[in-house]
Amino acid sequence: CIAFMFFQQDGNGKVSRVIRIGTRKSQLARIQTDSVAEKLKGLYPEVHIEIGDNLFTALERNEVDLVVHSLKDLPTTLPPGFTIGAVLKRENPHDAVVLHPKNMGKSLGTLPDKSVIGTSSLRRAAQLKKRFPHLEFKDIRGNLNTRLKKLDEKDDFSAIILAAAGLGRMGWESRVSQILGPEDCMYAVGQGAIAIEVRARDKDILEMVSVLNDPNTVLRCIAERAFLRRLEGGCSVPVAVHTEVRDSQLYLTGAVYSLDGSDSLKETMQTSIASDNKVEERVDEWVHRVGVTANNMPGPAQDASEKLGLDLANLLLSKGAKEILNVARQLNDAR
Ligand code: DPM
Repeated sequence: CIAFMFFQQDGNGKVSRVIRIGTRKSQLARIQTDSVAEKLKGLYPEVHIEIGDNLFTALERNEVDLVVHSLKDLPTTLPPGFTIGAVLKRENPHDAVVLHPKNMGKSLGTLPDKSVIGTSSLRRAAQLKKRFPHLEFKDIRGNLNTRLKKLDEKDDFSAIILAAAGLGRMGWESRVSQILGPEDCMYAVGQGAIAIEVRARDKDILEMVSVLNDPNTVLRCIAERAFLRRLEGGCSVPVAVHTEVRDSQLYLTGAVYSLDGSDSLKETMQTSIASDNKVEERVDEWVHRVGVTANNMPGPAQDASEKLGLDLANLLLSKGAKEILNVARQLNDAR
């Protein structure tokens, strides 16, 4: 719709399209937004990009054209009228241990008895309580800068757990003392991937950002999100996943936990995502799966990925996942 498009004229009378990007004010949000802006500038040098720290409703009010998010913070069902137009290549999806400087050289396994670990993630606490019963877990809140400050400047926590991807984007890799593999702690749905939210009807912007889709990341995240949606899990339930693409197969491991990790269910399933490249989605179809529109990727592989997530969730539900999650939810609400 031309009426909503913004243009800018330079000194030579050349008219260029303006893309307006909205961001939150935290340093991580700015870094993520800037990295997407740089990629778009590289792809579309003729486009003029503006970044404003508008509120998120700006997308709805047509004040911005796209908003950059950490995928794991986006609900599996978006409000009507919005879609995820691109999921960028996933960075390290695992969690990392950041130690208080006085504990340098230690690991979760070698920290003294009753050491306090900071995390507000039920998922992390459940898995790590089971694996490292000598440790204690306490909530820590605030953005990444606040958390690191609370760790370093007080004596409340021996270590905190954060996503490796966020630490990397902040340039704090040197603070990572340990990366947690799947045997210690599986990651959250969508963790480590950046998503671009757009208006679902904004065809031009959708097409523009679709170039940033990383096919394997898109398929993994569709499967993970379908799994979470079927379990009716929000962004704060003890649900964890692990996905891999190998030889045109997508493998999804999913698990649900009681709050202390003593009760859990974990299964793995796989599906073929081999695709005949001719089967491309038609751009005017507006298909989205668990809130993701990837019109430039084959539809059948996306369908198979969504079904994988659904099937795995159904398998866990048939084994009692609902009961585990309901109890966890009730106990957590009562805290
Ligand atoms: C969600 C969770 C957390 C964030 C829950 C979870 C962590 C909360 C906490 C849904 N969102 O992971 O089980 O530690 O108390 C968040 C971070 C990032 C996106 C920070 C982090 C950056 C990494 C990424 C907060 N959301 O998890 O360390 O892009 O995945």
